[in-house]
Amino acid sequence: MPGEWIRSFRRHFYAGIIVLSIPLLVSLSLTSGYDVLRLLTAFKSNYYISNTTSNVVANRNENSRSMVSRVVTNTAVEHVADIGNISAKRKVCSASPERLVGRLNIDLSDNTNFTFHKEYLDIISGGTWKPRDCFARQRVAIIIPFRDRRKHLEQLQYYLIPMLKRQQLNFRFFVVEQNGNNTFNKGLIMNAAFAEVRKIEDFDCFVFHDVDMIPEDDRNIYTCTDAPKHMSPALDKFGYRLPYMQLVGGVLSMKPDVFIAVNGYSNLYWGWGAEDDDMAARIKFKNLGIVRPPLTTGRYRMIKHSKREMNPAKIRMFLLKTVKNRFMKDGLNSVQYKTVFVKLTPLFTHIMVDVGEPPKDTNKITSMMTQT
Ligand code: UDH
Ligand code: MN
Repeated sequence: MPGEWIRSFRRHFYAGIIVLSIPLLVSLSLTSGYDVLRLLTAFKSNYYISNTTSNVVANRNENSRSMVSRVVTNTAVEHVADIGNISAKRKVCSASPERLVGRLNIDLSDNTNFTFHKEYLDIISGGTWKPRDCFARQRVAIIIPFRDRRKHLEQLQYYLIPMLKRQQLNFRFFVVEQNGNNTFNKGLIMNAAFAEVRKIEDFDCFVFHDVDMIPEDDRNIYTCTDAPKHMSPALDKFGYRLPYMQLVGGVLSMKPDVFIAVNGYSNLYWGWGAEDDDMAARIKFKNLGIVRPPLTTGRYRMIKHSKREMNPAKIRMFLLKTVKNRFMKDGLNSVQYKTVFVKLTPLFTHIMVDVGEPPKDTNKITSMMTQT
């Protein structure tokens, strides 16, 4: 029967192919096994992009800080130089880069198209950039707590990205969004962001940055000092003066070890207000001090917006009175959240977290504190 003959031919044909390909595969894996392995780990340890969910899961490469990720971005050779002999190849970038322009010309009116800037062209997906001609002084993660402020985010990046490039920093933007419509908890999602970012990549410096704070001077360098640095002491809405010495709200940079030392932010501030004052108290109790740029360069404009739901003053005050006994238990080490997704977008890594809802009974918060 011709049908049967064709079927048997097919069977033998496929079996033949499998048998013949075995020695081929073996020799391939012997000769270029290293390359194949490297390529595979590149995809595994950098960004694994799943088409089915369109989500991007970013894994941390524990040992070498993403040598393989540079394979993906075609700069492997350069990175080998990075970890090999830095000084032979490139100098560390200057602490006061030449390209700085000083005071910026900020225009937040609708005449500008904030979705495009020619400076975006060499930003790597996920919001990463680093200088090519020198070795960045710090690897900086910009953490932006976010919900429903798309226009502000566009305006911020429109000014901040070119500025960070002029400052010759190796930076990456992380936008951490609170899923759903429950009361916003900025401290909690900053802790979640810190924990998630540490699984993805190593950074020397974390800058916690409100989405609506537009820097007005590029001499305000986005790096970390050993002590926490409050980068926004001069804000337009406060007449460009520091309203009180303990203010750390707006833009705050911290080395990761410092953030860990203060146990991050409190997770208990639901709604507007005082989570930053709680942070200032943590910094005080750890005797870390606060560094600030001069008022002439630490200038920001806050984009106008309506006030969000407030945390009742009674709770805020109560919490602020109890920082000392609470802060090593309430913070980074007790944060609870679910990661909904981590996605790479052209200008930032988008981390969506679910933090549940605030306790229905506010007495729960106060009773938690009396236990301490
Ligand atoms: N945030 C969001 N979405 C929200 C709430 C907060 O993205 O719905 C983030 C955002 O990064 C924002 C930051 O949290 O910049 C701080 O929140 P906020 O801007 O509401 O806090 P702020 O202290 O609010 O700026 C003060 C209200 C100003 C009213 C001005 C009246 N003179
Ligand atoms: Mn604001």
